[in-house]
Amino acid sequence: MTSGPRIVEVRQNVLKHNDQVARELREQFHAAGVFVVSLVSSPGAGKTALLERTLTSLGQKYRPAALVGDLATQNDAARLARSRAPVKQINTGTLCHLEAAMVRSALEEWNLANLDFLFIENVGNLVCPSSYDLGEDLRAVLLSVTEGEDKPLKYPTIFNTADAAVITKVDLAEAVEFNREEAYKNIQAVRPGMRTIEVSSKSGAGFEEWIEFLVQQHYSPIL
Ligand SMILES: Nc1nc2c(ncn2[C@@H]2O[C@H](COP(=O)(O)OP(=O)(O)OP(=O)(O)O)[C@@H](O)[C@H]2O)c(=O)[nH]1
Ligand SMILES: [Mg+2]
Repeated sequence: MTSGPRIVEVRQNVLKHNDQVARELREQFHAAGVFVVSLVSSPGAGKTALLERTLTSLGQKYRPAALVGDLATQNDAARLARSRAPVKQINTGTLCHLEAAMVRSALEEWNLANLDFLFIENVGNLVCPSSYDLGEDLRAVLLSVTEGEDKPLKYPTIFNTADAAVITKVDLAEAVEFNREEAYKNIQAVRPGMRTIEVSSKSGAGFEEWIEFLVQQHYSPIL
């Protein structure tokens, strides 16, 4: 007997269980009135830098919080904690993605009713996180100008399962000869109509649009 079918079966059961937990989480989030945004990208595309500014900016008017996933270290949580928003690190050990059950346990001691926005930074990876629903309302995929315009074509599933794209590090665009038209063409080829926002977490460019987008998605989504 080959080991093929057995592995497929186990994987399907894991995904089924994850979907069930994610469904329960989504119900809890909606009941509490918290809008949940997950961030996915390749390692180092700028998820934590984006969140540092986002938490500080949203924190002036709303109650944001963040969960942050990495294989190891508390580094990202320490960076985000400076914003004074509630932050918790999830260490996945050897796992290249977050699962809904990890989100559920990380939230055990938090009262969701005290939050307006919850951000979940996934492990930096363009493959593993795509199949795992975390109960989020919005999945944003980041593409930094330094990593190549063809990433959407190489990793179509993660772009296809996202609701919005964020092009990061635009302050470096000129230096790396970023081809903006090519990047948009590739994003649209994989996920036609996807809203794409350009930001620099270094200069703050694009943050007005990003924050406005988040607030609009939470409080007055276009049906
Ligand atoms: N110039 C510039 N550098 C940036 C920007 N955003 C992030 N960086 C730098 O890019 C590197 C990675 O940024 P992070 O925010 O840690 O990226 P990440 O996606 O959270 O990384 P992982 O969690 O390890 O996957 C850091 O050295 C940041 O300072 C930006 O807008 N402009
Ligand atoms: Mg990070």
